[in-house]
Amino acid sequence: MSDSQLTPEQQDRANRLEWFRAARFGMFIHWGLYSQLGRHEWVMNRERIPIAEYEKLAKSWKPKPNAAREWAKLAKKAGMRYMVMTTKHHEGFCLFDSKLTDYTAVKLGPKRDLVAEYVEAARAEGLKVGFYYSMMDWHHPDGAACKTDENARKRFIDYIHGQVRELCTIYGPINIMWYDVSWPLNAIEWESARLNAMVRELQPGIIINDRSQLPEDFGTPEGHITPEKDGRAWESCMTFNDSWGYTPIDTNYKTAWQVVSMLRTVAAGSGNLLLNIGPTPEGDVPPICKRELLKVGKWLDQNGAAVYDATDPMHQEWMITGAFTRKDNTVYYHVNRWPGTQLGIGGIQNKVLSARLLNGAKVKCTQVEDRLILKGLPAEAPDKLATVIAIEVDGVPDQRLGLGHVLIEGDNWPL
Ligand code: H79
Repeated sequence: MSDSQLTPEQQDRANRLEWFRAARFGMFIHWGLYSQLGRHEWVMNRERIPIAEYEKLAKSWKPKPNAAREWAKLAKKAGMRYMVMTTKHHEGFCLFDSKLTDYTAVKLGPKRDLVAEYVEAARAEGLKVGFYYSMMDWHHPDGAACKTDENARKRFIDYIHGQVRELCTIYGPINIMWYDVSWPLNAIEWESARLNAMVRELQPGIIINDRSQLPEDFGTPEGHITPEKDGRAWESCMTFNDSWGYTPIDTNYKTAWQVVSMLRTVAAGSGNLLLNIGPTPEGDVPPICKRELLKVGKWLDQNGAAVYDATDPMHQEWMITGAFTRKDNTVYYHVNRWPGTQLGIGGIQNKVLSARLLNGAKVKCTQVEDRLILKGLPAEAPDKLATVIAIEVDGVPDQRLGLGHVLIEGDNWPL
């Protein structure tokens, strides 16, 4: 559908999503009382820690002032363009200045509005600001009773809607409302349509995710990279290690090489990557995350053209040496396993007009039917994270390979 055929409602959505579709890369931050225990943000539930015992963590939490400034600076250097922070996770503890509960960072241990610090830090780096807010609440007395007791539901709806109102009122313009787990109610019981109408009234430009059980503006595949259908906006949220909250016993960190590969994959599907860090209780970024993110940032400084703006759809095939992103009639082949001086790519259906290293020299190539060979390349990978080769072709880029490959004339191998 061309822009001129959009309904006013679709046009509004397209307008407010414009920055998001171009952003590509954001930082997710999970920070809460669980960070002190260091055993995943679900620790309260997984270890059956009683509320009264867990509450003690609210008194002992003493994060350093303005930790968020370091996160925002790192996000900027990593090539990220927005941030989303937990304002309240399932544990129920509010990092913001809620007047609807005493269980907040302002009233207890930190004695500060951690969300205010975060918002200021993100804005100072020119990053868009997102609020993660868990609808499920393990601390609120009506958090489970709301399912079976109508009075409890009404109280809980007042609380949750009231807190979302606070988030949309206290901190100035907010760019993303990122709801999470909506157990145990459904969209009708949550009164999600009314909730989101309120959010849009208070924050006219905001985009809202799909986790209040209404589709709203964008999809949120979690832990995998799967594009939404029909051109709908989407964002994959991924962990750096295997949990979202700070978990020092978990040492399985993704490398810059993997992050660059994820960025290529989301770009090819016209989506975003929201990559999580779990700061320490003090607010420090785990050193491995910092190290790898800085590598990613350097790579994006050099190769951003192949990621931020190269989101045109293209049919492509699996290759061991790399994969494509595309912008108009230029394809970017991200070579993350460098084969040496010669690189073969099968199945390109277009005539190749030119090829060059994105950051360097022209590359010679020969093309015989659907076999393209790039020649005279450096023996060693110019960039071990991924070396991008920009290939300009005639027409709309397309790569197709059948399973069959006629090796011997007359061979009747199927396909
Ligand atoms: O905030 C992060 C997760 O805590 C939250 N969403 C992301 C962004 C999330 N809550 N629930 N889920 C995701 C899905 C439920 C996963 C579960 Fe499990 C599997 C709950 C129990 C088993 C993962 C593993 C969480 C605890 C153990």
